[in-house]
Amino acid sequence: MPIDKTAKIWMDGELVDWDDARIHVLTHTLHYGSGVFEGIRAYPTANGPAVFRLTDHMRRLLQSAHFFMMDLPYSLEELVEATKETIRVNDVESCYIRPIAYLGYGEMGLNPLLSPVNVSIAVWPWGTYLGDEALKHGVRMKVSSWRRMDPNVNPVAAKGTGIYINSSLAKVEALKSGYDEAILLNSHGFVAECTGENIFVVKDGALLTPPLSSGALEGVTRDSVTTIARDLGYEVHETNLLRTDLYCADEAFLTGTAAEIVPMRSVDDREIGEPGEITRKIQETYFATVHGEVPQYKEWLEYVRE
Ligand code: PY5
Repeated sequence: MPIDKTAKIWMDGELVDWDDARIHVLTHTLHYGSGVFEGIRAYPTANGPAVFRLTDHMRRLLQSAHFFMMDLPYSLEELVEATKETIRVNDVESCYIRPIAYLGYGEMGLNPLLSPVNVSIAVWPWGTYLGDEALKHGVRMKVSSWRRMDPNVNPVAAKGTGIYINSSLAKVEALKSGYDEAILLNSHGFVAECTGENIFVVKDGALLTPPLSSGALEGVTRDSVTTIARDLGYEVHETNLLRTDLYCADEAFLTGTAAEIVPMRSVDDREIGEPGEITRKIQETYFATVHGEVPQYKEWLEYVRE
C-alpha cells in the first residue's frame, strides 16, 4: 500500500515539510539496523481523532531504546505531545503513526554509544494493513522456514529496526509461495508470532496465545484483545503452541496495530474456514473500542484535540 503523504513530519522537535524529511546516507542506523520504532493508530471518534493507547506505545518505544542502551532526548510526555501535535498540524481524522528513534550521522563504528540519537514522527492515512477482504474473510497463512530469532541472538522484545530482517524474509517467502502472511516458530519449534502481528487460537471456547517467552513481541493489541475477551467471558491462556495446534484450531486470528484483528482462514493449506463467532465478537468490540464507542475502555483513547 503506497504511503499517502501528509504536510509535515516531526523531526527532532521541528515540523518539517514532508519532502524535506531527509537523512544523510551515512546515518548509523541505515548501516547497522540500530533504530527502534513504533506503529500506532489514531481513529476518528465523536470527539475528533483519538490515538489508541498512545502512552503505552511510547512506553514500549522507550523500553526498546533501553534494551539497546539508546538514550532518547525526549520524555514520555514529550513524545506523546509531539505525536498529538503532528496529527493536529496535518489535520487528519485517522492515521497510522510511525515514530522512529535512530542513530544519526556522526560515527561509523559498531559502538552505537558514540552516535547522536535522532527521533522523528510521521503520520499518514493508512487503510488496514492486510486489506479489507482479509478483515472480512481471513488470510491464508504459511509456517515459515525462517525461525523467529532467539532472545539471546537479539532482544526480540524490542521493536528494533534490524530485527525486522527476520520478518521480511518470512513475509517474502510466504508471498512468493502464494500465501498472505507467515507464522514464525522459535528455535524450540513453538509458535512465536507472525511477521508483524501476534497470534491467537480458539480451542473449545477458550483463547490461547503464545507466552512472551516464545519470542513474541508484547503486542498492545494482544493486551487489548486479552482484556476484551476476558470481559466478554472467555478464558484466555498463554501457552506454547505447536504448528499442529494451529491446524486443528476452531478459530484463529492475528492481532497488530497495522493489521488490526484478522481471521486466519487456513494454515499450511489446512482449512480453518470463514471467521468464527468468537473472532467476530472480538473484532466487533475492538473496532467499537478504538472508535470510542465502548465506555468501559475509554481510558485507552488519547484525544488529539483536548
Ligand atoms: N509482533 C510484531 C513482530 C510486530 O511488529 C507487531 C506490530 C506486533 C507483534 C503487534 O504489536 P501491536 O499490537 O503492539 O501493534 N507491528 C507493527 C504495527 O504497527 C508494524 C507492522 C507493519 O502493527
